[in-house]
Amino acid sequence: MAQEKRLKRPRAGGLISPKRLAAAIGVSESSLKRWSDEGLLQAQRTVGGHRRIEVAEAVRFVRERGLSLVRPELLGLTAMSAGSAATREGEVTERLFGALASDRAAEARSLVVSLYVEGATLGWLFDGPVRAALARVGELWEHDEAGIFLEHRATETCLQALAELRQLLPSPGAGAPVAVGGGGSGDVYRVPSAMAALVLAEAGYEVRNLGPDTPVEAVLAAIRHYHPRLVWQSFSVVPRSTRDAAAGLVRLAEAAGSGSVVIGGRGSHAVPLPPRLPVHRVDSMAELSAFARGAAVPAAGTRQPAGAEPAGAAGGQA
Ligand code: B12
Repeated sequence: MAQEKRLKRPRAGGLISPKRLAAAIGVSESSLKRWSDEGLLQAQRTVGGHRRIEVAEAVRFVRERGLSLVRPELLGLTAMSAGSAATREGEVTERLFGALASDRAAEARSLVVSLYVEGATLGWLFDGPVRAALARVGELWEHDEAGIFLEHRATETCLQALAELRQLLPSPGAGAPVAVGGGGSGDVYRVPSAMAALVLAEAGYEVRNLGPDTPVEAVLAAIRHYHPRLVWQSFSVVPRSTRDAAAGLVRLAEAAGSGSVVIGGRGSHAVPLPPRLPVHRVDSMAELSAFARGAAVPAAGTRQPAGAEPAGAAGGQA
């Protein structure tokens, strides 16, 4: 125990020993080595023949087997127990909102990371507690003249939490499909595209988030550079000209060739979908995740049923 405490925190995305992972989840080192021998947990070997496990692989293992992290700091995580009672969406939202509104950034980040490590899907986290807690922060704006300041601060904290989550996702494999995207021109909102990037990274894509307020020309340049399989556009506000926005989607879809363009966000319903082009409107991060994993894709202009079963192949081609 005392010896473990002297160990340096691993870099997020770094490698850890079986001994450290065993201590983090409260099992014996021999159990852990057995799981590794049985192929349940991927480990690599050092030059000296010692096993080392990627933090992202450790997180996958903990999530899939429903284990608890008794000492998350050994994995370099600041996770705290989300608690079984808090698995209900309302309570999680309440806790997250409290932390965001009261400048308890570390607590907010820890809560989001804990929920993910303990098995929550990114779709549930983002469409549920994170979206709802931010919406409640937005309601303060009506009552509190400092609301805009609070919104900026809460946005920053959420982006930090998302960056921590990013470190826990496995790296895309060689030859992974690429996804590029960002907020539409004039759209200042940063969190939705950061969420989309994470959801797509979790689905196995190599992701390039161009950020908010990205002109169509910039997305076109990215398409020419990366030849992405998926291009996303987030419209949190109704674009000043929905005709221009629709014309932009046509250009993106034509440039993307066999790739798909996916739009979403609170303002996206005002943007007409170009007919006969692979441009799809998707309403939530959970649906984006299903789409990206190859779920049945709705015909342009129709709604995809929530919870559609992924067909298996990565990509989201119609
Ligand atoms: C943070 C925030 C800001 C920050 C943004 C900081 C930043 N750079 O990101 C700042 C302070 C800049 C800001 C400014 C303003 N804001 Co503001 N803001 C918010 C707040 C609190 C959170 C927004 C957010 O990030 N939500 C989190 C995202 C993830 O949730 P979401 O947008 O619902 O997205 C979900 C889905 O739509 C979908 N989705 C979204 N994008 C995509 C993309 C794809 C591809 C897919 C598949 C899905 C998808 O998935 C998401 C998760 O479920 C909202 C409150 C709210 N209800 O959202 C107000 C809110 C949006 N703002 C509002 C207002 C009025 C403003 C201002 C006009 C205020 C002012 N007078 O200046 C300005 C306008 C700015 C502008 N130029 O457009 C109002 C809008 C009211 C309305 N009906 O339009 C809201 C609702 C607050 C309120 N209750 O009044 N804001």
